[in-house]
Amino acid sequence: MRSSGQVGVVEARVFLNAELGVSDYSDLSKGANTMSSSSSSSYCKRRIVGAGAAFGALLVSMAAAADPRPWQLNLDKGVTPISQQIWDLHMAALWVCVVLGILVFGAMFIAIFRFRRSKGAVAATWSHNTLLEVAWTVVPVLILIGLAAPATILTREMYNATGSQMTVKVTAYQWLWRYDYVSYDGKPITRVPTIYSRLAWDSNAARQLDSGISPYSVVDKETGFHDYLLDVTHPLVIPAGVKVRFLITADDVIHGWWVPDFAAKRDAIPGIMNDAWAKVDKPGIYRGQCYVLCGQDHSAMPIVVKVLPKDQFNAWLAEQENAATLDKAARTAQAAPQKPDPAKG
Ligand SMILES: [Cu+2]
Repeated sequence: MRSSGQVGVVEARVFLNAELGVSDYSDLSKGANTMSSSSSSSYCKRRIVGAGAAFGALLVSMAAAADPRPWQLNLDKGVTPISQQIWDLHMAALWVCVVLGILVFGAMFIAIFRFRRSKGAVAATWSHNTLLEVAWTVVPVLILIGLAAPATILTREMYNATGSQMTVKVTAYQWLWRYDYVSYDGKPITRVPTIYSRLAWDSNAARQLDSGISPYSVVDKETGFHDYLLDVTHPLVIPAGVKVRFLITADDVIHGWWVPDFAAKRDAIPGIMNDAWAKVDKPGIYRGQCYVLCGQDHSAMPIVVKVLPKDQFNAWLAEQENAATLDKAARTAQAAPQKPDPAKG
């Protein structure tokens, strides 16, 4: 499911290549030269239209990349109770708009066609209808209240991080994420090392100028998912079925932590601590992006959250704590002063 957004990108590339007559992504500059040397205006026009369509397809596929399913037009339902309620509310608003649109445009077109002057229609002389005026004031007010009331309740719930069983501090830097585990099940977590979540190295190598590496060759070896600019070195790991509170801040410029499937989206501002929360029941890999254009490497700070079943998470946490303890013991032993060898003294 996650790889399907990439299908759009690949489709756009294939389309672009077909139009420009190139067979490989790295040959695009060659294709562009061929295009400019053509003297036929229809040939040029066809290529301009083709390039425009390819650019459009690319934009659509980029938009879909955050929410990847082929030909998906609607929002994704997400995986948290909040994101699903947001989806329901969005659908309710959409259907209200659809019904109102049909009624208003229907009435308008009936009036235009049935009561046109060429059919001898004569304008009515009455100018007020109290019942109608009351109805078209009261009905919209009722619709607005019907939409605003659940939206207000949901907004309150979105910001209600109380009762969370786990707290993770998220700090944004130019251009990476730092995750610190603060507490879990009412106990502070002190021994788990900080996670620095950078852009995965293969993506980073491919994006370098003149790297010669095609972004399309950056693929997750296990799943085959095209994860160029979507994967990180160390994902944030959280347990499934646990309400996790994210404390979100930044160290330098303003960033934004956003995982669409969680409906968790908060500004990361230096000196300010915002919070968001998520309770994810379905284990899996969830991806997000920094949503504030923060600098030249903005695209190099994706977000990956790995949700593990609770027992697997507990095992992972114990492993991290053990590794940290062993590491500390090793460093203490190394730093301990050596006894002078009496034979050499
Ligand atoms: Cu950013």
